[in-house]
Amino acid sequence: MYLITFLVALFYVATSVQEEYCQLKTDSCSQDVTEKYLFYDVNPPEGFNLRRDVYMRFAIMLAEAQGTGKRLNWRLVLPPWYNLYHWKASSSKSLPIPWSAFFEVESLQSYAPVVELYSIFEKTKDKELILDRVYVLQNYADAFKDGVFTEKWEVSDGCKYTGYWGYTNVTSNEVVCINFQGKVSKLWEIISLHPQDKNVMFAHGEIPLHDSYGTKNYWDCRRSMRFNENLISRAEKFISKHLDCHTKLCNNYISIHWRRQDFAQYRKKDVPSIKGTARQINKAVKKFNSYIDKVFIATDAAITSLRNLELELTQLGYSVHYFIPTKTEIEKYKDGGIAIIDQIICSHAAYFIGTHESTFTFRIQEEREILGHDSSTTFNRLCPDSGPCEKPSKWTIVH
Ligand code: GFB
Repeated sequence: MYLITFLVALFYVATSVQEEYCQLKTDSCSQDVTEKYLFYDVNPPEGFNLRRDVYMRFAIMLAEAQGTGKRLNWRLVLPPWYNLYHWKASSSKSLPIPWSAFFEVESLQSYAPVVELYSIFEKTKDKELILDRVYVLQNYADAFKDGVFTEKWEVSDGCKYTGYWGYTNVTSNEVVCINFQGKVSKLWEIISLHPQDKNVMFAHGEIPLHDSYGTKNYWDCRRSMRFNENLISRAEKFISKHLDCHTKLCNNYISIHWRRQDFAQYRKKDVPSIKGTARQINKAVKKFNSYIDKVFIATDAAITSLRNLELELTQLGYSVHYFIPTKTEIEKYKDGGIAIIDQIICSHAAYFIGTHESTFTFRIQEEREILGHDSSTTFNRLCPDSGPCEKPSKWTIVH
């Protein structure tokens, strides 16, 4: 009996030492060590385009660790898209949606070791997944204590987690609350608390910051986020048919991301009225290229507001276009896919004007940088009808 206990303990210590060693040092241990999975989730009210940024933080965290030969056995699990606050279509609500609906997963894998959640279920007993630990990240009450922002974390209390992306067959052995502030790679310190853990999750993945925002590594990751081919084809078909452009760098239409809804309601000092929007579009076209007479509008506005804007622009001599999906297309592409189609159409335009501080706009700007538009045609924003209008930050591509 004692001998068995001793052998089990010896095995445990040996595995643990080997795994620690592999995590810290070697580039060849990974073949000997079991695959480990890093899961994450994001605060439920956060939208699609912030979530895309959170993905990049984690993907870069893994890619950078592996670039130095460490933690080669870790995989990042792509959190399915489930019940997003802004997504209204029933096809977007019913079931968790895999990443392949919106992105080319092989392209994501060319940058970071990512896997879809459903592929993990295929490996588990009875398709049940029990995570070793969920760390629920929380902000510190005072991020700038004594006026300084320091990276730190500590185990705390008062949290719970019940999400699991809408799946009822996922649970965890322990939920741990962590007050956290700092860069995403600092999460490795928390993971190291339990070197035996194979399935580790972070809830509130939006709290850790980017390790390398705007660097070459950031852009390599961003470039790997290629959209699903069907969405690209649908967008290009629209551009060709309605906007009469047959390349990715069009010279004959201007595009606008006109964020309304909560922005029009709560951010009045940042967004224009309908008339003000039409005036600004007209002014921008006259300055950029007065031969342009086509305007494409991507928006979450109610159809009545959109029709009013269309009327204003038509009176100024423009032909106005927007992508209205059919019922079948809503079923097929879902809200996320429709949003991406809008973004692609905006990204091909000769000139783009976005909405201040909208992550939807930021993703279009990145897409345009990747396509190779001149930055002066990209980092433009709609201003309020009156009052100050801060210029948008320019995050230009790094190769
Ligand atoms: O993507 P997102 O986080 O951008 O959220 P923001 C906006 C959502 O609204 C998108 C829809 O995911 C779409 O579902 N949407 C917005 C659009 N604009 C368009 C558009 O032009 N076309 C289409 N098809 N859909 C954040 C919010 O929004 O702003 C937060 O996520 C919060 O909840 C914050 O409100 C202030 O960054 O613009």
